[in-house]
Amino acid sequence: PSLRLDALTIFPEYLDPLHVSLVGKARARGQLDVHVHDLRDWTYDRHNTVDDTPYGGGPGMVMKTEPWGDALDEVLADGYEAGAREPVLVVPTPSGRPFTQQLAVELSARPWLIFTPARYEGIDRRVMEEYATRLPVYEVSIGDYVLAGGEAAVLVITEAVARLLPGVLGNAESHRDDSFAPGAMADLLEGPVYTKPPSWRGRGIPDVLLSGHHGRIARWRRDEALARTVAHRPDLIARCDPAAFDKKDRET
Ligand code: 6GU
Repeated sequence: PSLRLDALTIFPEYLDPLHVSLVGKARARGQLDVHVHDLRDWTYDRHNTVDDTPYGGGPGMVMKTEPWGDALDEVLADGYEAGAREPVLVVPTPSGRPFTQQLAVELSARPWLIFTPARYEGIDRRVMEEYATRLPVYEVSIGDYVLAGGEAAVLVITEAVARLLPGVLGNAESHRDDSFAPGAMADLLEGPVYTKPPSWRGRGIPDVLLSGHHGRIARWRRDEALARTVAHRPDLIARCDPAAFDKKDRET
């Protein structure tokens, strides 16, 4: 497969969606090799303890070093044994760097991703320090809000990465106009789309889309994308290069 994925969690069933839809199909086709592990398999006390109180005091609990360390050592050994190479540790955390399309592209080029979604107040810092000496560690946040755990972020990141794998979407062109895809439409949100029937409840299709005039259609789509970006993401407008638009307009 082009990508091996390991995820270590105390809620393996939370990651069941990795068996369905696009990601599930990529697995069935052998493009993706997913291994979900129960972190509690690496606890050795009667209560399968994975957390403890924070040094220095404060609310909540912190995930303990030993289960993560033992689990990661075994997952790394198993993966290498199976021929996987160049692992990257992806640690979902609200204090990570923002997950972006650019980071999705970067991760989709790697052969092996190991996710460590945490519950509670996060993982003892020494775990990330230790593994950063052995492999790249990406601490990643999926947005400015707080989830109860990193599992949902693993699903988000995996879906964004898996659809970029060669052959998974079926059509390489499908990525081209993605919002946030690099290129002429970079940093603009996608505009509206339409399909048959041509009239629905009295609502028609914008005439330009039926004109067959590719230049005008491209210009119209660009203007719609701009309007949508102004409305929903004015922060992105500042990053646009108007010269790129002018150049594209002259070409069409
Ligand atoms: Cl990756 N984890 C948690 N727990 N909360 C988040 C997040 C991740 N990204 C945004 N909020």
